[in-house]
Amino acid sequence: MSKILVTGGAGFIGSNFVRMLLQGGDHRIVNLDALTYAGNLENLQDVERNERYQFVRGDIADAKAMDAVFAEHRPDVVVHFAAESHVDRSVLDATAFVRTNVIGTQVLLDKSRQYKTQRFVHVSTDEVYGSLGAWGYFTEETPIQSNSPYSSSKAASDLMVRAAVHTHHMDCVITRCSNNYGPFQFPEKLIPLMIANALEGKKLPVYGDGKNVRDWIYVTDHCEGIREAMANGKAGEVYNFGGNAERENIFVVKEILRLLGKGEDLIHYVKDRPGHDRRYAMDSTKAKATLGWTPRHTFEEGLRQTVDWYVQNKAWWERVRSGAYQTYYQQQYGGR
Ligand code: NAD
Ligand code: TDX
Repeated sequence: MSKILVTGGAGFIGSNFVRMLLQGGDHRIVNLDALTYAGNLENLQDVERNERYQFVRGDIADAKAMDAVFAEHRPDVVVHFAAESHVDRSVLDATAFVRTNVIGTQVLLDKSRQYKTQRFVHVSTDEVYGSLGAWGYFTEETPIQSNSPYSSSKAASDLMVRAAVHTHHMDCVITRCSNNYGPFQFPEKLIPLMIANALEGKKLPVYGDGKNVRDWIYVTDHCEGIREAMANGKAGEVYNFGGNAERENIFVVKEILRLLGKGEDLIHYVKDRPGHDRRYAMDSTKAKATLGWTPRHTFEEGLRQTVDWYVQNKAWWERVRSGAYQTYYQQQYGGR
């Protein structure tokens, strides 16, 4: 039985990953999260009494606090999700992105080395590769050409991980994934925002001409890839994960409206995101060939499941939108 320190486990992908690990195997999980606006412990309400699960509140950029966490828990493996993750916020102010994504990653690498963590899994993104035109795919050999403050901070963190492998011979793997969607995604990202707005009869803001393309992957397919990379990935390697589902934003928005039985008159074209990447597309051949991984969900079934989840879990996203979710930690954990 190994002890896994999951950073950012109260966020969207991290909470899905923690739940997956608790459903099988015998790992003990420490969920380390600062509970920023994006951290929501209600995402893990169903597992919080599991005896293999423990929550610790902490800021990954705080070296002293991280020293205490590593000294107490001595993790065998670190799976690092914690990040500032929203591109639009990074355009407004990149400070927290550099602090958490770059400095936070460096602190975790230092502590992992000091406390002899066996493996460090760094969860990164396709956005570090930049933007594609109409043709081609990102492979693990594609040069890093990040364009937004968010993706540049993730690229910097990837390079710190690379340095830890080459300089300090640490056992790290980097995963890079395309756009995730599914249950518990914060309703600032395209799919949950559009679903929640449509359900409330609000306008759906589509940036620019709506023809930017993203490759969508259902969140548990990404989590399975990370689990495989954690167990069987080779030290120093990068693994791309994509969902085989390239779609224009406007197609995704119209599909959501169709599934909800709402009219397209809710669509509202707005000013484009500054520096908006045009297209992302992933080549996941390496992960398929070497990890035996493959995404299980088609976009159509994943989107239907996701829309159903948001319809059935209105209370979850209404508590996010009202800010009520931020009182949960105090109530359940007494502010510890
Ligand atoms: P999220 O914003 O939903 O969650 C991030 C979590 O990190 C939150 O729980 C937050 O409280 C925590 N956090 C932030 N700053 C922290 C700090 N200083 N110390 C400790 N915890 C902190 O993000 P997500 O969408 O779940 O993404 C998780 C990871 O996956 C990120 O590293 C992101 O770059 C990467 N990723 C995301 C996607 C996607 O489509 N969402 C795709 C590829 C890669
Ligand atoms: O209101 C919106 N209107 C709109 O047209 C929003 C929020 C987004 N968009 C567009 C911008 C993008 O082309 O939809 C697309 C998806 O936008 P986001 O959901 O903000 O995701 P993106 O910018 O592609 O980044 C995501 O995928 C990679 C995650 O947020 C990152 O954390 C991840 O690394």
